[in-house]
Amino acid sequence: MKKYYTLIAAAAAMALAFGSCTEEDPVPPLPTDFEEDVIAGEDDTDEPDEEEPGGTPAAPDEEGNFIHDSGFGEATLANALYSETLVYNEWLYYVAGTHTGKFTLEITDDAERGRVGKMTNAGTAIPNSDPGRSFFCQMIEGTMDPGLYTISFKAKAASGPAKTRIFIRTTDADGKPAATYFPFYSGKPASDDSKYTAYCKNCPEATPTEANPPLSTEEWMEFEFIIDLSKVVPTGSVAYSSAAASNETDRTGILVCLQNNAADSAMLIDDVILAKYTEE
Ligand SMILES: [Ca+2]
Repeated sequence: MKKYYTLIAAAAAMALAFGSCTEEDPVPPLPTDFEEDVIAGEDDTDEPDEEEPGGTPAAPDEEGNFIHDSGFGEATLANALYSETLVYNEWLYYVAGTHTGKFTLEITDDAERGRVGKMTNAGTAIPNSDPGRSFFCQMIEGTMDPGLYTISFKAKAASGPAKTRIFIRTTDADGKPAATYFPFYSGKPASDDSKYTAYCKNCPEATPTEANPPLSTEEWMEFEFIIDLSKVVPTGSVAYSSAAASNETDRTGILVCLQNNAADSAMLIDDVILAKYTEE
């Protein structure tokens, strides 16, 4: 289901209504000498406070999942992230200009799981420091409550050393991707003051071990993490304790992203779930 962003139009309409309202007041013309000063003063005091776009809570499905079309059954990838209109609650794609021809995002069929997302990375390693290049994503309509959430998904390698990176970005008051990310709560160092790569998770981690094996081409693996929507961090290594509190704008229209950041590999993803964390 496509939902188009109408807040800008609404704000413009409000501004027009406000302007005509003051113009209708029967104020006699001012002497030219004073006009500029008085009007400047009026502008300062009468400027309506900018309202945050929140207010409507994001709505999860009956199982508490905030991701729509979690299993890619309805996905068409008809829209890119930076389309003319902002599209919520459906799978979108984004490929940076420099990645054209090197990164392919598509929907494909898997014998076991039916329709799934496929991310082919034909030779571009994407650094942790700048993940915002090529990815599948979904903007969640409405405002998320602050607090801990579980994000999980299934993944399988199609070829090469595929690796999933996941991150959730904030968006600004216009619904466009902003500079900050929500930090992961799971995987943070024992000390809240130690720095870590707070904003993204690589699955599996850089050095595969028996407990942390590489993605398999034979079977689907499931990953689950806890992410904190009450805090935001800038790109880069940061301590959990130094993250700033998220505000309502940060938590409105959040952008959930999945990426294959391993060069010369392809991978499949399915069943992406974002739900409030409940302690077991
Ligand atoms: Ca599926």
